[in-house]
Amino acid sequence: MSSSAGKDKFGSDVIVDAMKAMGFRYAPLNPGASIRGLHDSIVNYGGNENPKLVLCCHEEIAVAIASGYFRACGEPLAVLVHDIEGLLHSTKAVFDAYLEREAMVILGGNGPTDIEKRRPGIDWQHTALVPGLTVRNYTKWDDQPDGIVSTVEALFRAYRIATTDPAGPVYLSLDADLQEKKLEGDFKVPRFANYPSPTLGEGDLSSIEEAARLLVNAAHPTIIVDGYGRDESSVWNLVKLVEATGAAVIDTGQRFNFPSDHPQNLSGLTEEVLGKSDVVVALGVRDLYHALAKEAKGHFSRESKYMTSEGCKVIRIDTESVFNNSWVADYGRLTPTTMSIVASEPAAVAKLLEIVLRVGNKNASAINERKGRFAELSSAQRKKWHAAAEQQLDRSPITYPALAYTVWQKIKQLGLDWVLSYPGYTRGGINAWVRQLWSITKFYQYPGRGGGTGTGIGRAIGAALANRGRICIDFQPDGDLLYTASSLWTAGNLKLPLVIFVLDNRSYFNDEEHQRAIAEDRGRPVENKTIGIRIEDPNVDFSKMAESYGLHSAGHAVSDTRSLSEILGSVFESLKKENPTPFLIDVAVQPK
Ligand SMILES: Cc1ncc(C[n+]2csc(CCOP(=O)(O)OP(=O)(O)O)c2C)c(N)n1
Ligand SMILES: [Mg+2]
Repeated sequence: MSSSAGKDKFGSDVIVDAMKAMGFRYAPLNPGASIRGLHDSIVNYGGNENPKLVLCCHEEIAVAIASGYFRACGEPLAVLVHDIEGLLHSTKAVFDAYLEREAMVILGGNGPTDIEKRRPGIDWQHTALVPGLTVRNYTKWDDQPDGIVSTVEALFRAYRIATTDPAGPVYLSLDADLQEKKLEGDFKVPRFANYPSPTLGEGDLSSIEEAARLLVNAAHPTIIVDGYGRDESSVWNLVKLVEATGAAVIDTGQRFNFPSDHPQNLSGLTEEVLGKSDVVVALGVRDLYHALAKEAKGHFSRESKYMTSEGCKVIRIDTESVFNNSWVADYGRLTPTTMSIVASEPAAVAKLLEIVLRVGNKNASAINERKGRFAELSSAQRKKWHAAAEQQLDRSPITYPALAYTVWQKIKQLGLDWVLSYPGYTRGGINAWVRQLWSITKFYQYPGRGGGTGTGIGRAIGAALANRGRICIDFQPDGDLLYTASSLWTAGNLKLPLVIFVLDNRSYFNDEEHQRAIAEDRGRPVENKTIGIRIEDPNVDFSKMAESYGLHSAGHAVSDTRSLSEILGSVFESLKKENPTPFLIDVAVQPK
């Protein structure tokens, strides 16, 4: 679409100039009068390209799309929200983006602050004093600029802050009158390249050298990766470091940190590995206690204990230590460490690798022995997982291992170029099984898990948007989808090659487990655990739901792996067409 702006220029046209300068490709939104000036400028001045509007039926979805997009390609999107309602709707997803360290610039309307410019009634309800307060506790920054110079500067600053590690969402409140005002003369947006985001280095050299020394001399070194992976090269540098030091790797699955089938990936054996470790390097681990400790008496107990031994040396490398927020305690318990290095983790890994390769290794035979042992362990473990999945192929409803296995077989058979655009969020559920059974070896294949309830489908759409041309797969918990089911319309409208496997256990099952644990603990009837939790009577017909939003579906719930396997070929084939219609498969799954 080309510009149809006429000769006059308005405040929001300049905002679009700035957005183009910063390179925002999409702007997910739900429309509203407080952003009508900017909306017009994106469409009629900017030609609806860079950014292109992406219509969403709820602001929580718009923000979740920006989350998924950032994870997939490391670029932020601009999200447009109407003040005040739209901003309020967005909050849960903004909180998730904050927790997951995902950059985005959220633009909300406000005002006009000049009362003479307000329409009677409604504009007054769209005017808040510092609307950014709504999200201040879980954004990195917010501002309410006055005047066009301040607005452009605020936009540039917003981009820099959002994208600097630890990344996160920022919020800008844009006065409606400023957006709509005709410019007196022209205003040229400064060169954005003159305001590069700050770079974070490899950490102070003496600390990195000491960390390399500890790693090289360790008898049982382990590297834990959480929010580490940024791009392909960060992952392959880590692979080289791991191979050079003979370290075991524990990957939390938060991002694509490490190939899932690498012989030194011992993620399924966390407790055993950590128990033996004498040196642990934690890369990009936000909550170190969570990574090193476990619940003492089963997953639901409130007591916890370290999995590491007392003498284990722990080196943390991240930017989390300088990122402080007293509103949400996502940093976890203060955990003893031998060293705490503030650095860009990929840069630190590149430096560690350089030092390790230069110093060489006196313990080559010990390293080779370890690597051989790890290779045997991981191969045996992966074989066990495959065998366990194969044994469950006949079960109906379908189990998570069997589902992951069946989809993986078909992907391999068809040689698809695929992306796991959303792999569920639970550690022990489908997410664990895809990493245990699939060979995830390319950065783009795995934007990461997490995000909490309601944002899964939006994240899947965002990741698919960043991966046009690839088959995108969403393992979509049913309860999660029901929070934001209208996301399906956006997926259809965008014509994404996305297949959504609804994990239909007709339950907010995670909470059944909590109610079971409480009932058991209190000696109360365990069978009551489903009350207030099962999504039954009536059952949701996800196929009909998908079709009503314009998506294709299997027409009914699929409850056995043979039927699933039979339809997958044509589903994937249909997604290879240009501008495909996304496909939803309602999979009747065992609760867990
Ligand atoms: C907005 C919100 N409300 C409630 C919860 C509590 N909660 C955590 S997991 C969960 C169950 C999610 O159900 P589903 O997505 O179907 O996954 P399942 O546990 O069945 O695999 C709930 C309700 C939450 N995390 N977020
Ligand atoms: Mg469920």
